[in-house]
Amino acid sequence: MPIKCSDLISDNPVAWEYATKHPFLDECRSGTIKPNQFNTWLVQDYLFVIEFTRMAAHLVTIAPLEHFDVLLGGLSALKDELNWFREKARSRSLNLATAPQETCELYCRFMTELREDTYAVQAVAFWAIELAYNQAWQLPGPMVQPYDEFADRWGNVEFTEYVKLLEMQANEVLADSDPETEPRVSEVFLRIADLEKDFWQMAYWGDN
Ligand code: MP5
Repeated sequence: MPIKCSDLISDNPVAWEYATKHPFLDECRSGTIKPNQFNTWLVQDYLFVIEFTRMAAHLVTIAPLEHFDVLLGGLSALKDELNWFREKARSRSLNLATAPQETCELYCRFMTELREDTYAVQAVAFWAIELAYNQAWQLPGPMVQPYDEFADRWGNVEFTEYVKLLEMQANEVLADSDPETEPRVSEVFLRIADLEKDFWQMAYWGDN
């Protein structure tokens, strides 16, 4: 049986839990997160999303035509998301022309280096990165204002459906891929889980 996306989660439950649960998110739910912590996350995540957009665009260049609809939908949502981040930063008087912190830089470099991998590996990575936020922002439960808007961006029903479509597409290519793909896919999945955990921790330290 070829590996499937869901196997990656069931084979690595602890790593995935660390990727998707963090005091940062619990404190957004209760409203006790400190402004410098939240603002650090906001600015660094904007920098992350710029590189994630490039990853999405690159994925289109190697994807089969049948996968375009979902990926182009994702790119269109990223256009809105980048503008939304700018608006959120403006209303908080945050400077987006900030240097990426080390964790953000490592994550961005990892995404660029993924271009050397096969489409199967990149499709799984793309799904895992989206799923991480889809779950992380939902797991704490309803968040107080103003964090509810952030939770809804990644936790809403349409986004959840989009992540399921990404999973289906990734599973499709995994079913057809050669045996060397499996260890690489597991390695990439674990690296993403680790980087997600580190990203929450970076924000929690809050030194912009
Ligand atoms: C996402 C994100 C989700 N914004 N930041 C990190 C660190 N991981 C995943 O990506 P998107 O483009 O915001 O849906």
